[in-house]
Amino acid sequence: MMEFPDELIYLLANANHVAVLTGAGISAESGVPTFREAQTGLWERYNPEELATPRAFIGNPKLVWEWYAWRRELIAEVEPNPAHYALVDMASHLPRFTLITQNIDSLHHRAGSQDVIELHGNIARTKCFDCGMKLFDQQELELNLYSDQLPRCDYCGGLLRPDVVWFGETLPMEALNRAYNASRSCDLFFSIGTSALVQPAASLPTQAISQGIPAVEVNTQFTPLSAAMTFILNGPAGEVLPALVKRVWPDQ
Ligand code: BV8
Ligand code: ZN
Repeated sequence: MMEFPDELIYLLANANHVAVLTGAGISAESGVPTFREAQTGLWERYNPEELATPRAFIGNPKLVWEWYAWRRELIAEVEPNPAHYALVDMASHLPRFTLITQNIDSLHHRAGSQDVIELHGNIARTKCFDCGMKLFDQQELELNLYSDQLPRCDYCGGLLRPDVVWFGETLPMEALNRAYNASRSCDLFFSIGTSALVQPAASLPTQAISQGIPAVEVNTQFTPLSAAMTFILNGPAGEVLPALVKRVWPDQ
């Protein structure tokens, strides 16, 4: 049975508002490759940070679309893992719970989390590169992707793109503001499965820590934030989180 610091058990059991930031590591046990692991197969030779940019899309929209189509298909075949469900469980025991994710894979929604703050958009959504018009029905889009002409906007004829935040692009302001407010007003902050390298998302845990809010890191490795954390739970989120929830709320 995994051991947890008594103080963390006490803080979580008595928390009024818990905020959680998740990264690719929480989806790793579902089978979604994390951002910095080598992308398997076809994508070994590309650095994701060179594909997830507007410049890459302008330069080679078909290649970027093929990368996202591959990731969409991969994500369509995976399921949420015990870590996603443990956060749904944790939220059900707390007066207030804010879930902030950098992930674009919808696994938190599919596990049952409500009101997920998506800082980097969602791979299942599509929008126009030029006018920003959002497209929700993916059916016809999948067909176009494998023909020669790339999908275009019905309104302005611009190229359609995945509705995700690329490097060099600003995050959705409303989502970022909500995330900042939660990281300043919560009484316990979790950073789960993120390398804490990408800004401004990685400034959320530091925001909480600078306010003197106890912070917990759940990761299989150490990160640049580990030294500043109040608690470090070293292990796979799919094992650590369910064990923590069971330890704090044993009967439910
Ligand atoms: C912006 C969507 C500016 C797309 C993503 C120099 C210094 C500082 C910053 C910058 C800089 N140069 C450029 C920047 C800014 C840049 C940035 O931060 N770059 C970094 C790389 C240095 N940021 C941006 O460009 C952002 N925009 O700054 O705009 C601006 C301002 C004003 C006006 C105009 C512009 C936009 C960033 C968003 C980019 N989009 N994703 C897509 O997915 O295709 S980011 C991408 O990386 C993912 O979303 C992911 O969330 C993110 C971070 O990765 P992680 O989630 O942390 O995943 P990673 O693989 O890194 O780590 C996984 C972790 O899990 C590891 O720690 C591992 O140990 C752990 N783990 C593994 N298995 C498990 C586990 N943990 C627990 N259990 C397990 N089983
Ligand atoms: Zn358009």
